[in-house]
Amino acid sequence: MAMTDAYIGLGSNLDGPEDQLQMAIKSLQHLPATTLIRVSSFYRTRPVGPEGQPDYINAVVLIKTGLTASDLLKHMQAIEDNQYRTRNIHWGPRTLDLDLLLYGESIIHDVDLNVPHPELHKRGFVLYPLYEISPEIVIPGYGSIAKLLQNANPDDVQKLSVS
Ligand code: A4P
Ligand code: MG
Repeated sequence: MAMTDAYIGLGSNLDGPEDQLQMAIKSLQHLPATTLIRVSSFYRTRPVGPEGQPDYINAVVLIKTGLTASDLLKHMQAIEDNQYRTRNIHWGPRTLDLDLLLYGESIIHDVDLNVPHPELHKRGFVLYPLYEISPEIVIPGYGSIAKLLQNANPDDVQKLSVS
């Protein structure tokens, strides 16, 4: 089976964000045809989007998967639904948000799936944890992570100690 390296961004700012992420990582670990390879530290991050919402906890994981990108997205959405994610306010507070950041070197523009994730390159809450687990990575269409990080603000993210 062809296995692809895929990076998934995790975010939560409601209902025990660190537990939400731990639970989601367990679920990702049990996806069919999938191995969890690396997990970044957790980061406390300043919210991007509407003001007045709580800080987020963010992390990034690397998996190796035999799933197609579109099947992987469906599984990710099922994990979100299991953790009572309700979709209402765009960029508003949520119990769990899973974004497919990268799927191998693929560039995908489907109605329901864009990879690399279209906001990845400008979001410190993704770039810092991604850099932590894969400092050499090149984002298709955008260049090296090290270069992208030059435009990120370190004050937006705080790396948490391993609990
Ligand atoms: N979709 C398309 N491409 C992808 C992809 N690569 N990964 C589609 C995941 N989903 C993708 O997503 C809407 C639709 O995007 C899905 O149906 C899927 O088919 P959604 O998660 O239901 O909606 P959303 O999350 O409200 O909107 P969006 O644009 O996905 O928001 P983001 O980009 O996920 O941002 N601030 C901090 N500090 N940390 C955060 O984690 N997160 C957000 C949400 C805002 N501010 C944040 C954070
Ligand atoms: Mg999302």
